[in-house]
Amino acid sequence: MKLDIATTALLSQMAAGEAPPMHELSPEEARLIGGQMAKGYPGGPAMVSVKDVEIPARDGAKIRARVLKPSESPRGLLVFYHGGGWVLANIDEYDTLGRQLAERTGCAVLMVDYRKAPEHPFPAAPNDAWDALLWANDNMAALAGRKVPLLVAGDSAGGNLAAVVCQKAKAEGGPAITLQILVYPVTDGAMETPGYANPDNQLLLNTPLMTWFWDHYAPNKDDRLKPEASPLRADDLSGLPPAVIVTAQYDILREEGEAYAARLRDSGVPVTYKQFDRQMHNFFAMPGLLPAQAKAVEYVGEQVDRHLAKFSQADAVVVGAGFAGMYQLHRLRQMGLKTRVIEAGDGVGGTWYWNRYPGARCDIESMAYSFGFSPELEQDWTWSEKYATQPEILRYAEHVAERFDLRKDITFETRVTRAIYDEEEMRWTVYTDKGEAISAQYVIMATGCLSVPKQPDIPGTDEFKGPAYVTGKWPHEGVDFTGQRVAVIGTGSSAIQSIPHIAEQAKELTVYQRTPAYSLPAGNRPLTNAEISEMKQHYRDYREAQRHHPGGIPNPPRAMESAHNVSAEERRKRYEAAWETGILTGLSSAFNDTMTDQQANDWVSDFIREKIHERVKDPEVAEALTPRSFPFGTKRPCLDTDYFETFNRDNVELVDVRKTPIERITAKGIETKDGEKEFDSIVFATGFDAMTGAIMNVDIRGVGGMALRDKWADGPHTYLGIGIAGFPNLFTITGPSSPSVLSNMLVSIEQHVDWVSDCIAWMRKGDLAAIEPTEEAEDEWAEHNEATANLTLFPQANSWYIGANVPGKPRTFMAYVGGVDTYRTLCDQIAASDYAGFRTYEADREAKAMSA
Ligand code: NA7
Repeated sequence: MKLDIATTALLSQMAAGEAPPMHELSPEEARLIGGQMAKGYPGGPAMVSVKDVEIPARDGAKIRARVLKPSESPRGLLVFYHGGGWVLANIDEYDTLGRQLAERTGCAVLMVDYRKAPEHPFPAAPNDAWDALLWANDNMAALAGRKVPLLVAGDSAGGNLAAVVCQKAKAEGGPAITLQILVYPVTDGAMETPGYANPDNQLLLNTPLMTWFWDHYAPNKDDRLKPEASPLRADDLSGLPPAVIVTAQYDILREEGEAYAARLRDSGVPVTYKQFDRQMHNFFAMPGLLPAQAKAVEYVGEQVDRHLAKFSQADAVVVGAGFAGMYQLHRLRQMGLKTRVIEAGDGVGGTWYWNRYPGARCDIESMAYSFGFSPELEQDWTWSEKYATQPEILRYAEHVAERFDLRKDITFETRVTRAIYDEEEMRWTVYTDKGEAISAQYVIMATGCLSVPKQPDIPGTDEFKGPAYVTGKWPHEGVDFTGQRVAVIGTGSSAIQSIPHIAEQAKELTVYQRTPAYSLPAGNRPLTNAEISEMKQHYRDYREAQRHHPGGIPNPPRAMESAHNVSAEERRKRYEAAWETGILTGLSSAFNDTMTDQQANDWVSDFIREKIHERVKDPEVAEALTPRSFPFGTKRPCLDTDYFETFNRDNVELVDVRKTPIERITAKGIETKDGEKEFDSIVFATGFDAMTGAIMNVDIRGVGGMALRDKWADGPHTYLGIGIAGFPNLFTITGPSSPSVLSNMLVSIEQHVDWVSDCIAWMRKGDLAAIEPTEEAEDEWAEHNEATANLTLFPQANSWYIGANVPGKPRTFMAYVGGVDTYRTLCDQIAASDYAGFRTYEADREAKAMSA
């Protein structure tokens, strides 16, 4: 006996009734039988209120529906679509189940009597389902008493409709559904799974009846395979709400539920799946008759409990717990905002958490690359070297987290996947990959400028059988290259820092270079006590100087003189002096026109080229390592410790891929036009999807469901790199078109966080619910940005500043070159003039009541 006793008994009673098979009946006859059956169900729990309503459909018709309220203050609003093959059943027959669900979940349940086929064939049912969902969302305050999480559920054909509306809500950018509960859903109209041929499954629902349903519902066979009828056939299931999927063991639809669960999981959607053993199709909709039905309602209730416990309210969600996210949390908490930080790593530190490659080090002096907001912090932390190593910076980040008790509001090992703005509520719903949905007034993207490693763009990357490492995602336990043949691809900062270390360990190191870099010797060394105490005495003045310096790096001061004003000898003298400082900005600060005048830049570029030739013994290798295709400083220059000297070692070889292009990566190594070279390990130091990558990784939908990915399809468009028109209350810390990577990041981070925090404080004082830039302000900023960049030599280089490193990425200059000082003045003046260029929205009464 495959089914449980109650089901076996029920089937035997039904057989004794000798009713003809359903699929031989007309829809009217079949409906009568279904109605008779439902009369045998118990009445279901009492509700605080039961109200029948009529929902306007798009074609002017009315959709019958019933609101079941289990309490005065339901925890959620669950829109339920009943089963019956889109032909049979109605909300009266499902009344008991609806009440059970309302009672168990604590949610108000909206039972939708969508129109049935064949009178109303496809797409009437999904259209009604969608119209009802929109109506539910619009009327949430009336239905549930306040803004609550929105859930959808359905069984069988209703499970199909629930899945379909979730896909539509994703495509439309809302409403924000927080959970989908699909009970043995129909997900594919092809009817080809093995279950359809299995005699074990030919129970209440059998293959002829399923054919009968589809024939009535979607007589046109092409319609059946559209995602609106077969949600399994949608191209992309990523970003859908977390799902609870229930199936029955002996059900021709079991495999459709399994397949949908598998595809959702593969697309990164959290899925809780449960098969009820010894059960048949429809068991969930037969209350009172089958004990498993009560168990399934209990199971669904547990899932909703779990889900709603995670559904949270916050004033602000900050994405990322690097330096930006940490300081933003600190500021908002000080202001009394309930703030949640969501962080993908299992610790704080952002860039300094992920980039653990050998030799990783900051190239801004440690005392300058640290927080200035707390004089106490600055006094109790002591840096050990001129340039801090990654482990030391990470310890500093951990110290900051400890000192300000930040960890308690950070959720680690969790990624934000979507953020959807609700115009009426003027709030965001932020989804995480752990199935949490957080409602928040503000979303602050503190996701870093260089946090998403560039996708490999070399054919065959997956073929390599040995270990492959990406500098930006280095294993925490470290890598020992001793005795290995190692390849490093790339010669940017990460490669330049790691190559000398790898060369010391490896048996052979081959460096694949596409563009040589300008790199200056760091002259790193331990800090002396005298230097430390001198800085600690004058930190306050130093911070002030940082804030008003174009790059946030006041030492050495920027010369006011043109390189043209002095003799060749004097120029040389100043370049040599700058070179000796070992400071990244030393050479560019030696004259005031290095970045704007071609000749001035040529002089300094030639000086560095000469130095490279002095550092590398083999003139051919030296020439290959010498940058000639772009002006100094227009791609991020590097600081190194023995980088060029490393090429004097016998175990190091340079491959210039412009002359000898990499054709592909093979199972054993790297193939160029000169043949295949075998390696034990490959290191990808190939950079990042800079500035926009991490923001665009989150599916952000603003006003009218507009996707940020669409808005930025031709490149990022922002106001000040802080706000985006159409995306109210969304702020980006060091976002595209702010000075960001052209400055000391810590200085820019603090300036942005302070500005955003002050803006939020101003809004709260003025009782404003939302703020967003105007399109005009965005255009004006873009125009100024571009014009400023065009006054410099920056646009000449194919750099990641303009997205040139990522194939297919639109090219726009993504950092403000006008300087942190000018930028700060602009931001301050905008704030002082009541946030000129922004539009604001007043809080409505309902929103106020909620936060109270
Ligand atoms: P970068 O500076 O973007 O460097 C990446 C390097 O990888 C650069 O030399 C690239 O050459 C090279 N690259 C990228 N793709 C390829 C392919 N397909 N083939 C060969 N070479 C390739 O990233 P980093 O991580 O080094 O530094 C990022 C920043 O972090 C740094 O500027 C500091 O601010 C800190 P390209 O120049 O594109 O020709």
